[in-house]
Amino acid sequence: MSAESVTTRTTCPYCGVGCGVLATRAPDGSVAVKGDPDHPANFGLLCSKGTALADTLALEDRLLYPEIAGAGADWNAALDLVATRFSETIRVHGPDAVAFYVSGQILTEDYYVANKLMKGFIGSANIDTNSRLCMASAVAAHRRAFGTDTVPAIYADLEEADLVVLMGSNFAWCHPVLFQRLLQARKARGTKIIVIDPRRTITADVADLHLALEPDSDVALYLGLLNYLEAAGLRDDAFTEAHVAGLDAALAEARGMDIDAVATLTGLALRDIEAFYTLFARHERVVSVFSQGANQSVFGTDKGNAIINCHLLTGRIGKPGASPFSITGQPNAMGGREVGGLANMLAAHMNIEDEAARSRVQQFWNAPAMAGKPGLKAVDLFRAVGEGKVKALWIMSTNPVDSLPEADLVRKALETCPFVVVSDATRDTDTNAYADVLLPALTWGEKSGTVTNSERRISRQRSFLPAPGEARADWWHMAEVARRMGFAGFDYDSPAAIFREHAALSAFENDGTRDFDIGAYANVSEAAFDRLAPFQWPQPAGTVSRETRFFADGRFYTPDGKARMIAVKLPAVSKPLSAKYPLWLNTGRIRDQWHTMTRTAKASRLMGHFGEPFCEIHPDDAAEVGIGPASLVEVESRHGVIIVRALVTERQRRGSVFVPIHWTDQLASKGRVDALVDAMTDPVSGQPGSKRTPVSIRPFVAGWYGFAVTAAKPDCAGLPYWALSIAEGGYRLELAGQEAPADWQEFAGQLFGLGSGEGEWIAYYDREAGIARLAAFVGDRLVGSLFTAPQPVALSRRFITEALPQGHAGSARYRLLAGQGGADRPDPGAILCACFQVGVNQIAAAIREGLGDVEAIGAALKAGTNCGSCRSEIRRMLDESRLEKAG
Ligand SMILES: Nc1nc2c(c(=O)[nH]1)N[C@H]1C(S)=C(S)[C@@H](COP(=O)(O)OP(=O)(O)OC[C@H]3O[C@@H](n4cnc5c(=O)[nH]c(N)nc54)[C@H](O)[C@@H]3O)O[C@H]1N2
Ligand SMILES: Nc1nc2c(c(=O)[nH]1)N[C@H]1C(S)=C(S)[C@@H](COP(=O)(O)OP(=O)(O)OC[C@H]3O[C@@H](n4cnc5c(=O)[nH]c(N)nc54)[C@H](O)[C@@H]3O)O[C@H]1N2
Ligand code: SF4
Ligand SMILES: [Mo]
Repeated sequence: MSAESVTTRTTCPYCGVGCGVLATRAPDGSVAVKGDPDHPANFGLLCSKGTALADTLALEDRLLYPEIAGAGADWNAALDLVATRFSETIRVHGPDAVAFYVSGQILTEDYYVANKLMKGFIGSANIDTNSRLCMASAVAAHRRAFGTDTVPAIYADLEEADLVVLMGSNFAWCHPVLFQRLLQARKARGTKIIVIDPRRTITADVADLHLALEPDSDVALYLGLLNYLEAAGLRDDAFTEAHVAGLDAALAEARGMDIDAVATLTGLALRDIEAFYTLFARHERVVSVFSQGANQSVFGTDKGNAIINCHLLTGRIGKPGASPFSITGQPNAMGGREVGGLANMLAAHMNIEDEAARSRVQQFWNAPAMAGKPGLKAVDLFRAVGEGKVKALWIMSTNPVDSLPEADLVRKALETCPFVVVSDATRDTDTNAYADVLLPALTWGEKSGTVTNSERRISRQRSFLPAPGEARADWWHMAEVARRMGFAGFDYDSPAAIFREHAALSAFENDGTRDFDIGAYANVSEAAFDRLAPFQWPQPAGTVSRETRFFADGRFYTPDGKARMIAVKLPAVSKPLSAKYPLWLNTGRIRDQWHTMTRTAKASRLMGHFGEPFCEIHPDDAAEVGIGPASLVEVESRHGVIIVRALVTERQRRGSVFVPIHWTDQLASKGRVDALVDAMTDPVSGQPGSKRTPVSIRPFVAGWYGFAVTAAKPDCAGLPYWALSIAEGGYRLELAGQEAPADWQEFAGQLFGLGSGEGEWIAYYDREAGIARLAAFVGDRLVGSLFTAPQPVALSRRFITEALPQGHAGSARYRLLAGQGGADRPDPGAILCACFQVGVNQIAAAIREGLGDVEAIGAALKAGTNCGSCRSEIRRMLDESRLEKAG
């Protein structure tokens, strides 16, 4: 270990903003993380997740050694087995009987090798990625409109725009640093912000206009906009005449979509629609950001094209501050698209349907068996696994048992699949349970290569930690198996070697005919790759790194060079609503968690904002079925049932409910929302409509509710409801059951992992009221404490949780059973500021004492002064208090 601290420049592994991170490793091995002031994505800013990265590096939950059938194995045995089973399956059943399912969280180099192996050497295109659930509709919309999957805009456009429309994007929580940049810019130039989202999100709170439309009615809204812009004479004649085809047909579909019609179809007020249209018309510099509210729909591709049409009509594309802008979710969703990781793409943005492109790539790879047609897209791929058509599957860096729709069918498919390989960094995931072979992967901090962010900027992820156990890079897993299958062309000795090949392919026979060209790096040396500064593509050979936008010049990558306006038709949006399933289920993200929580749930400070799975529901919908605040509810669709906490709020539209995607069987009894979601897909992109499934909701009637903290991981098996989160010094647990146990101490002892007779116990029972409070100590350490009641337990969870790492002696132990601190230790409430652990009650008290703005609260409590991710929520609390005073 080095005697001095070493700082490494790398990139955040979470969202597609792609922030630069400085990771400093101290001589004692500890790591500190801060934003890289020189990275052009974030200029030093980080959000709550990025700030907590150092807390996620512990190794105890990691998969560190290969396993075969659940038992430790050496690498040779594991790789030989994978190679043999894949080769054998291909020999007997043909290349389409095998498949890879990969992820926007592997590096470009990993992705490149996986794609090359499948499409050039195995000879099938059965490689798809979780980007199918994420970006496929945007990719399809881009290809229809531009001929290629090209993102025209860059981040600076958000700062140079006068109007930013956030369509189906919870920007404040999902792209927090870009959101901060936008708010900064707004201070300077008064940027108008419009949010289009059926929910009143934290993002919507800061908008000048929030359009809370009916779920999936966006196409109508945008057809109306197109019609309005044309009628207002805003067509850019010079641009459209020279550079756009399909205009008449597109306009014809929009004709008749006047504001009244739009109001009927979207449920929006006439004046709000009019306000949106006039703002859009008035501002030449408009950026339309679109994300999962657009993509994750059975009309997702049409939504994308409906937005792009409005920009093409007005010539507002690829210009400073004027462009459509599809932003990516995962850190390397873009890199995956660049190497062709989707089943219907080839490599380097070439089309798999294009014969000439196929033979070009074949020649470049010296490939023995090029795939001749697109492969199976994610949902169909797992169906094919379930039907026994795909007999050997390799999953890499994604958790499909939780994240694919109709997830219980996915689980069943894996159960029956003859051979499943999983490369992952975590030992216990819901998917790993079905693996025949587990391959330990390096993860953030250990792996090394490149990622591309939402603005086409390629940055290095650099390792600053040694490889733990026997974990190896994902590209190495793939290359080793390829070699063992007898294929030449996989003798890479470093990520740089792979990157060079990828860059060379992008330039091969390109000559400006393809958008993706990074030929400048085709001969990058190891040393130069080590130093590589973030750069935007394209950067052909002989050019230097610079800011790049696409299409302002009117040159598109279609055969005639013109963009296409697509004749998007008004879809028939089904009304839900059978009596059985009268509500729409909407799903998405929360501020401090990342997907299936394998990493963010390791940071206790990220668990304070929301500690258990929940369902947002409008008060009227809740009242109708007898759901009170904080009660437990069952949400049911025709595919299954989950149990989550009710969060009754007017932010939710009537008629729909929202459940976050994050909880898995590792952290809750029944919180996997994708077990409910329909696997209906967009016909063009194959992306599932994850945001609109008919459901019903009812109270989960529990006989008792509990809250517990434990020093050791509790065993929750058999409990009807539990949700676990990590805390400093142990775990915290919400639980509920039907019949109260006869002996609470025995029950609690099992939960805490104590044998009978072990521990010193204190207890308080009010049998009449059905209340039990117990705590057990070994020496002066608290090993567990349990609080139960016939209603949801209302105690200071923070106070109880903070008792875990402290010493406890004598009568002070009894204070714990009171469940809250005395006047000297008020309950801080749910944590809003993850960086400084400041709770809502503290902020509310500061507001009551007269602090009137976010800055003053920051000065007093530090809340919001580090990453800033909670500033919008603080602002909302201030606004609400003003409203109360006014009202
Ligand atoms: N904190 C956090 N940040 C993340 C992630 C994470 O897990 N956690 N994941 C990353 C990834 S991979 C992705 S893809 C992005 C996703 O980023 P976003 O797309 O911003 O996030 P979501 O919460 O999935 O959905 C966005 C919004 O779409 C709305 N919506 C639902 N239906 C409709 C509709 O019919 N029309 C419209 N207009 N809106 C609708 C939802 O109410 C929701 O607020 O986030 C990235 N950033
Ligand atoms: N209902 C509904 N479903 C959704 C969505 C939604 O909005 N609604 N969103 C969809 C979207 S946009 C996305 S992106 C997906 C995300 O869903 P997933 O991709 O399934 O979720 P993650 O938790 O990111 O899974 C990443 C896995 O990779 C592992 N891992 C981490 N680093 C590495 C590494 O370097 N190498 C390897 N081999 N493994 C690693 C982690 O331990 C984890 O198991 O969910 C989709 N599903
Ligand atoms: S916004 Fe947050 S999660 Fe996204 S890259 Fe930046 S620090 Fe990471
Ligand atoms: Mo995503």
